[in-house]
Amino acid sequence: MTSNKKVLAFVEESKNLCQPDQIVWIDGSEAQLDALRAEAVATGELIKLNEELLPGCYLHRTAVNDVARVEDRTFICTKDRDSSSPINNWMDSDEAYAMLKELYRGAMKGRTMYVIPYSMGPVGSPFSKIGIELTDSIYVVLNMAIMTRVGQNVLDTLGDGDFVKGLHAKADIDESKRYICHFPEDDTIMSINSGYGGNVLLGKKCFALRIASYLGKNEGWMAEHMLILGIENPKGEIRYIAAAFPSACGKTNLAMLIPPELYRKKGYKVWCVGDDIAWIRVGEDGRLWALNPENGFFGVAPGTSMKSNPNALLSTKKGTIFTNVVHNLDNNTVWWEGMGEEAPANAVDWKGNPWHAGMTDAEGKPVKGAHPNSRFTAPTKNCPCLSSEFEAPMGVPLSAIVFGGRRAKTAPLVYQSRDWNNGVFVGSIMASETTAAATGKVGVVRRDPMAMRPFVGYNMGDYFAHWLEMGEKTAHKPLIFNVNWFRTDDEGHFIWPGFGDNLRVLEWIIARCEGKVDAVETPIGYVPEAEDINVEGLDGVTTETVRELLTVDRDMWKEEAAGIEQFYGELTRVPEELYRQLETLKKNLN
Ligand code: GTP
Ligand code: SPV
Ligand code: MN
Repeated sequence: MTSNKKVLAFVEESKNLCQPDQIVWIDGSEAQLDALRAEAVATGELIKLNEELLPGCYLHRTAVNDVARVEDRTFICTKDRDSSSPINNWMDSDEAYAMLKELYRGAMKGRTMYVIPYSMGPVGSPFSKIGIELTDSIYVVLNMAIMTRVGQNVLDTLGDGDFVKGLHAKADIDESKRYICHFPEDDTIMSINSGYGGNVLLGKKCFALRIASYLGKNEGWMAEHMLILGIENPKGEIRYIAAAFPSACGKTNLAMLIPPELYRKKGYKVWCVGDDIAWIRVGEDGRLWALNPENGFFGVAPGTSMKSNPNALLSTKKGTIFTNVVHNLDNNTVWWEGMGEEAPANAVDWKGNPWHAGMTDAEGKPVKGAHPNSRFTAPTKNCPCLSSEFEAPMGVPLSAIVFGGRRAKTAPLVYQSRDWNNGVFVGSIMASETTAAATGKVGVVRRDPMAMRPFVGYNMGDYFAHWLEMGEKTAHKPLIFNVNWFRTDDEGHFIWPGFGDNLRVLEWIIARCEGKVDAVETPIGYVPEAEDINVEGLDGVTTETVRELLTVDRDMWKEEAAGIEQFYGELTRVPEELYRQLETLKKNLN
């Protein structure tokens, strides 16, 4: 399929190490993928779902110990400790290779090794990059075929060029030997003993964020954990926004939002360019341009309903792989908590056990049918609001960059940074309550700069410096904002309705970008006049509610400033400019 010597050598070396029974090159043809689906169904790796209701859809269950990204077992491996941050796991690259070699030795005995040539970004775009993933999992092949562009045309485009190497082996799915290792200095990713999405679909977080952020630092562009959406106003003008929220904090939801009825009637439309990752470069026109390198959505299933995110739900109606959701045996379809449909009477839960709504465990706690981090892998082309610019080789020009997280208190509904450098500061101090997307405790507030804490492929301080440099290089900078959809009242209920109504906040953001609306200065930046957030048609949310959501509590922010200082202290190489920003914040609070 290729005469690229580096590809052939990589396959040969990996074969000798992993000792698979056979090697199959993925050419991207439907015939080949169909044969693999049939094989996976025959072995039980996939369950074929109702062809009439969910054509071309399958269900997969991962091992119970293997349901989310494992941040504590994810490593950046380089020669020098300081090329990563103290908050990220690091290993000496020679030691990592030596350790991994032993784990991979013979790991594919009795199995097939699949060679997946894939492109991140449209095949042939000057901004796209190519990877080769070797894996012994059909599930990985079929997911990569949705999430990326896969096949012979990728190898043809690669020619004799360079690529990112990825070697994935399921091995025994042994947690204690699970490693997700990145060698940015060698364009190499090695993942072993997992079969879950973000650990094994190596084009996604491993390549498109960890390796790509390192490449971006060296080549003068950025790889970010951001959705990209276009907002079309009644005049037909489209403005693009990129937004970084931590895992399971609303990127897919915002990227595909349905405007509230009032806005739809006026002619507003929202177009989805991407829901998770943005590669951002300075265009010839001096603006920042953002490209979604993926070709599918790996979205959180629970909570996805015709009410919360119809475009996401509709995207899953064909050609989709569901992972760790409930199997509805009555009609051979799927179900999850928050789907907006009654739970099936006759069902199997994500662990493969018989399940019905209302079941409780030994301690009397309700047993969830779908894992909280259960996912769908759906082709972007299914999305009813997919942007016409989705395949544009240069991506789309950004008017605004938005940061956000889950904060029950402290962060207001929205605020605007004073300028680019202050915006970088705002991104660097992001904090959010942890979610089920990664293993570990849920609901703990932790600093997650630019939503990149688990995904930056080099030193976090250098990453901040790179953001500052990108601002210097960009003549027409997007404005930078921060949002928080998750403020709660005293009973712990979300105050802001969120979802489609977030457009009301985006409308203010666009108006700021166009210089059409004033703002109020606070110690942390500019917030809207409460009257400037449109609450027409909202139930129980008034301008008074908005005023409350926009408050900046000085005492809480003083605590926040102390938290930021502590966090910066945990990092190395934090730019002086950000310490100056912190000093300004402290001064403003006094
Ligand atoms: P990853 O795929 O892990 O990167 O997640 P994501 O950032 O794409 O998050 P997603 O859109 O899947 O949302 C995760 C959860 O956040 C969903 O279950 C929603 O219930 C919830 N959520 C999303 N948007 C909102 C919102 O505006 N308000 C509230 N209260 N919850 C939201
Ligand atoms: C995330 O956790 O941010 C995801 C899912 O988008 S995963 O691919 O598992 O990283
Ligand atoms: Mn994500």
